[in-house]
Amino acid sequence: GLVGTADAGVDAKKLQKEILAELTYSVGRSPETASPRDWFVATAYAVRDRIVDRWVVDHATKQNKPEKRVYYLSLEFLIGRLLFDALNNLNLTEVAREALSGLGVDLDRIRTAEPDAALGNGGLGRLAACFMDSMASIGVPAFGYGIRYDHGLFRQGMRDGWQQEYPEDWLSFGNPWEFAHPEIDYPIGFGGYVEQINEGGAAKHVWRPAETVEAVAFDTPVAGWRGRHVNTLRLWSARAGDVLKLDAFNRGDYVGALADRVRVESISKVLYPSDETPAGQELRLRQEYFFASASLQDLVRRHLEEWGDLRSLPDHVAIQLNDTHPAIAVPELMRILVDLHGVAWGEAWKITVATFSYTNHTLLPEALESWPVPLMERLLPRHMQIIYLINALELDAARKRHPGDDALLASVSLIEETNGRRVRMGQLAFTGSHKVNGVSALHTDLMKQTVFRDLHRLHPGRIVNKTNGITFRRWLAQANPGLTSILIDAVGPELLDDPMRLEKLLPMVGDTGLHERLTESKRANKIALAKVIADRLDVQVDPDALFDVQIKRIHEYKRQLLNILETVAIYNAMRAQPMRAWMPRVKIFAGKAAASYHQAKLIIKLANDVARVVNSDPTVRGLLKVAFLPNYNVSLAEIIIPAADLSEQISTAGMEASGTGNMKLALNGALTIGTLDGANVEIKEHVGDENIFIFGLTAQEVEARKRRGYDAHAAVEASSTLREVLEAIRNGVFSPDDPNRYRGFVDGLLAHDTFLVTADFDAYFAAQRRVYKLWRDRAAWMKASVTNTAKVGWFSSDRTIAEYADDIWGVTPANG
Ligand code: 26R
Repeated sequence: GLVGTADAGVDAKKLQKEILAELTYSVGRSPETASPRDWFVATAYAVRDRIVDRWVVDHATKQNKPEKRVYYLSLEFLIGRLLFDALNNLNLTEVAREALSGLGVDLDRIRTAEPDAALGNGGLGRLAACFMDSMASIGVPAFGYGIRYDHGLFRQGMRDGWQQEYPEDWLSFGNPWEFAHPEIDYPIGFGGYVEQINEGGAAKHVWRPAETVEAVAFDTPVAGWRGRHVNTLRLWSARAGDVLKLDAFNRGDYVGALADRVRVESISKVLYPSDETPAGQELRLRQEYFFASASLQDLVRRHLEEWGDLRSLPDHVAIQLNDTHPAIAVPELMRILVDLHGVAWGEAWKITVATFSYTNHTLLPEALESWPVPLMERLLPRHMQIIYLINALELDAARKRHPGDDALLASVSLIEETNGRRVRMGQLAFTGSHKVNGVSALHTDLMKQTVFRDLHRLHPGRIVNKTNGITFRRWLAQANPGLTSILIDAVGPELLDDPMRLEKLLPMVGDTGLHERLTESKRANKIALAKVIADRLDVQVDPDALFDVQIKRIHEYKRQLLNILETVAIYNAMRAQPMRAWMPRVKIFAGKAAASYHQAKLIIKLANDVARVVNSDPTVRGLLKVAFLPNYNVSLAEIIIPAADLSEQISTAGMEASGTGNMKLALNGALTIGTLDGANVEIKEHVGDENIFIFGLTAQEVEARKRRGYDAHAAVEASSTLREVLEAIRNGVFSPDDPNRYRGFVDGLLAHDTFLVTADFDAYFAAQRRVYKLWRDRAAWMKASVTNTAKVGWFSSDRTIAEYADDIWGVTPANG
C-alpha cells in the first residue's frame, strides 16, 4: 500500500468477513455464484460501513456542530468510480486486495465492474468532484448539493466515424455508495400566481404555485484523505407528491394521473449534455430551480435547528454557486427571508450577499445563461418580482454614483433588453455575491475587462482569482501507482499529504537512475494504453512512439482541428519523403461533442477519416498513427493521462477559462504544447519557459486581430504547408466515399475563421518541430518531464480550496 499499517493482516481477515457477510446478506449471493459486479457491490458496502463510522463521528452531535459550513451548489459532479477513492483515503487498498485474494477475487478486476458516475459534462463537473475530495481532505465542513440524474452524460459510440449518442444508465444495477432518504423531502413549487396581502399596512407576498414537486435526498459520504473527515454529497431526486391530489386521478383518469407523475419526475431524469453551447429549455430552468430551492430549504432548516436565527446565516453558512446554473438561489433566498420569515428587504439583501459567492467558468457569449422574461414570469412569478426589485435598487445606486452613464446602466442591468427581454444570470449571481471569482489569473483579468467590466467598476474588490486545481489522490496516487511509488522513494511518503514536496525532486531532475525508472514506468502505462487502443479500435501502436494526447470536450475554441491539420501536414510530408527517418508518433484524441453541435461532430468525423487513411497507408510504415478513442470519461482519462508524453492545450487564447486536464497531464510527466491561455500561463510560470512549448497569438493579439477583421486567406496564402493540408481535406483525400464532405467546411474556415486556427497554424507547426527536437534528446526530455512533475504541486485542489476557505468562505480548515 501507499502507507502500510501494522495490523494489515489482522484487518484483512476482518474485512474479508465483512465482505462475505455483505455478499450474503446485502447482495444475496454465494461466493460460488458471485459475479465481479456482486463482489464489487459487497466490497463497496463493506468499505462504506467504515466510512459511515467516521461520518457519524464527524456529524455526531448537535453540540459538536462546526462553526461554519460550506455548501457547494453545482448542477454537475463528474465523479467517476469511487471504490479506489474510498479505499485509498481509508488506507485500505492493500487490506482489501489481501482480503479479496484470499477469496480468489482480484481487486483490479472488480474495480472495473463499477460504472462511472458521470453527472457532469467536463471541466466544471470534474472540478466540483475534485473540490469535494479536497474539502474532506483538508477538513472544510461541507455539503455538495446537486441533482441525482437517473441518466448521466450520454455514452458516445462511433458509427463510420460519426458520433452516436446512447443513453447512459449508471443506476441500472443500483448504487452501493448512496443512502436514500425518502424522509428528507422538500416541496418545490412551479407556476401559479402571487397573492398580495396587506398586513398592517405592509404588503406581504404569498406565492401560490400551480404545481409542486418533491425533492428527495440521496446522500453519498465523501471521505477525505486518511479518513479524517467525511462530508456529504446530497443529490436531489424528483418525486411526484401525493398522486391522489393530481386532478386527473380525481377525474378517474388513472393512466393520465400516472403520466402526469412521469412528467413531474422528469426533472431529475437526465443531465443536459451541453457544454458551452446553449441549452435554453424550460426543463433546464426547472432543474436549476428544483435543486437550488431544495438545497436552500435544507440548509435553512439545518441553520435554524442549530443556531435558531436567520440573521446569523452568513456567520455559519457559505454558499458557493458553481457557475450561474444555481443563480436562481439568490432570489430564492430573498423569498425565503422576506416572504417566509418576515425579514426586512434591506437586511435580507445584506444576509444574501454575505452568504453567496459565485464562480464564473466561461466568458464565451454563447455559454452565458439568460432566461426569457416571459418564461420566468410563468414558471417563477415571485422570483421575477424579486429580480425586478433587486434590479431597480441596484440601478438606482449605480445611477447615483455614475449619473448619465446609460451604457453602464444597460450593461449592469439584470435584464437584457436587446434580443427580447431576458434575465441575465451572470449579472444576477454577481450582484447577489460578496465575492466573484475566475478560475485562472488570465481568466480573472479578462472577466474584469469584458463581461463584468462595469460591475467590476461598481464593486471593485469583489472579483478575485482562484486558480483551479486537481486532486492528486485521484490523478496521481490512484491513476498512476507506478509513478507514485517512484516519487515516494525519491521524496518521501509525506508527498501524499503535501504535494509541494514534489519540489524535492528538483535536485534530481538530471539523475539517470531516476530517468530509467520513470521511463520504464511510463512505458508500462503506454503498453496498457496501447492495449486499450488495440481492443477498442483494432489499431496497433508502438509504445516507444511519442504519445501526443488531446483529451477534452470537442469544441471549436479548443481547436482539435489545429491538431488534425498538423497531423495531415506530417502525413503529407511523409508521403513526399517516405524514406526519411520519421520520428514515430501516435496522435491520441478523445472527447464528446454536444449532440446538437454539428461542427464539433464533423471534427470528430474528420479525425476518424484522417485516422483511417493514415493508419492504413503503407508508405507511412506505422510511424504515424491516429487514434480517436470513443466514450471519453473519467475512467478512460485515468488510463490515458499516465501514458501521455505530450499534452495538447491549444485553445484560442482568451477562450479556455482554465483547463484542468493540462494540470493532470503535467503532473504525470507530459510536456505541454499550448497557447498562453487559461492556467497554461501559470503552468508556464511554474515549470519554466524551457520546459513547456508555448506558441501562438496571445489573448490581446487575438482581440486585436478580431477587431481588425481577420482574413484567413492571407495566412493560407503565406503558408504552403497549410494550403496543401486544406486542399487535401477539401478535395476529399480523407473522404473518398464522399469527396465533397469537407468542401463547405474548409470554405467556411477560410471565410470566417472565428477561432483563428489558420492564424496560429505555422506557429503551432514550428512548436511541434521543437517538441521533436527535444524528444530526440531523451535525457533532456526526461529532465523537462521531471521538472514538470516537480513544479506542479501548487496545482493541487487542496491549495485551491484553502484559498477559497480563507478569502471567500471565512472558514478555517481543520488540517489545512
Ligand atoms: C449554460 C450552459 C450552456 C452551459 C455552459 C457552460 C453548461 C455548461 C458549461 C460548462 C462550462 C461552464 C465549463 O465546464 N467550463 C470549464 O470549467 C472548467 C473548470 O473551471 C475550466 O477548467 C474550463 O476551462 C472551462 O471551460
